[in-house]
Amino acid sequence: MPKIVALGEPMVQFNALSNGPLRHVNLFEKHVAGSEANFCAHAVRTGSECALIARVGKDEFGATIMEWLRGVGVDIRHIKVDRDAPTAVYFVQRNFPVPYRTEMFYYRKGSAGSRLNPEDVDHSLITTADLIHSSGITLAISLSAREAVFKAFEKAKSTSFDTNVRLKLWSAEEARETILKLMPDIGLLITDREDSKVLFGVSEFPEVVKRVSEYPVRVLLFKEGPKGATVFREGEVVRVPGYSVPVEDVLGAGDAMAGTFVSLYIQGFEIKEALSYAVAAASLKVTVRGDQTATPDLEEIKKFLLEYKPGE
Ligand code: KDG
Repeated sequence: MPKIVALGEPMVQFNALSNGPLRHVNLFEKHVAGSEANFCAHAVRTGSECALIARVGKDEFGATIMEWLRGVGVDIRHIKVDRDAPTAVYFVQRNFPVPYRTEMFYYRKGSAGSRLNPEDVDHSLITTADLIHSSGITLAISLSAREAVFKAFEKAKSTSFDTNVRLKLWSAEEARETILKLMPDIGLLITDREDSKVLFGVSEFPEVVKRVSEYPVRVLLFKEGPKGATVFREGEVVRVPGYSVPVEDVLGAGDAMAGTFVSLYIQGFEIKEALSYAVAAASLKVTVRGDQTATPDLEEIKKFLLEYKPGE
């Protein structure tokens, strides 16, 4: 079983049960979230081992995260419980002021997760792992978390990185400068149109391929939301269209795609198959509220691919 290690901040999400501005929302549903934690959940469900290097606070939300991730089967031995800072939380406002769009409101400044630092990165864990994963969010939350990612990527056998540019956490300039600095250490890059525009100044797939090819990136996974996704590897382009499904909550769909694809890719699946499964996992994710409430295993994905006929 391939061993993946991810670095990132797990958080508790409060997802509004009704649409509209949060000032008028009274009921929220509690979920475990955070891009790399979501990635790990999908990797584990699809047959890889995944450890998360992170910090949570010594509080009820930290306990929520630890219990949940332990239940999912994520290796939580490298998540430190920090007594001096709280677990981060965020709230999700849905369909307001733009219908079909969600907005996140973070309460994470100074959080335990942002105190992640290079000393949390266990040398032997990193060098024995098959792949190290992280995202732009971890680079953005603090300088010490950023240093932890750079340290881990430098020593890794192979790496995957989701650009995940969150402009609520840092400026476009800082995102560009920092992520481009990490590019020489990225083997599998996961990105989309919006992030490519910020990072490379282009958003069309062929142009993004051209820009990414200036770096040692071997595989590019280009997420296209409901339209599916495209992979570029060594001159080969593989495209898988998306599915029309009932949409409840799109947050976490990118992580479902990334976690499933990377997990299957390092297990040796053909690109076409790994990508079809990843697109299916992302399609299933958007049908539920919460980031980790539809993390399908391979059997469930196969059933979806075989039996789901939209519009019938
Ligand atoms: O991909 C979903 C994540 O964006 C969400 O869980 C929150 O990790 C998160 C973040 O920092 O935006």
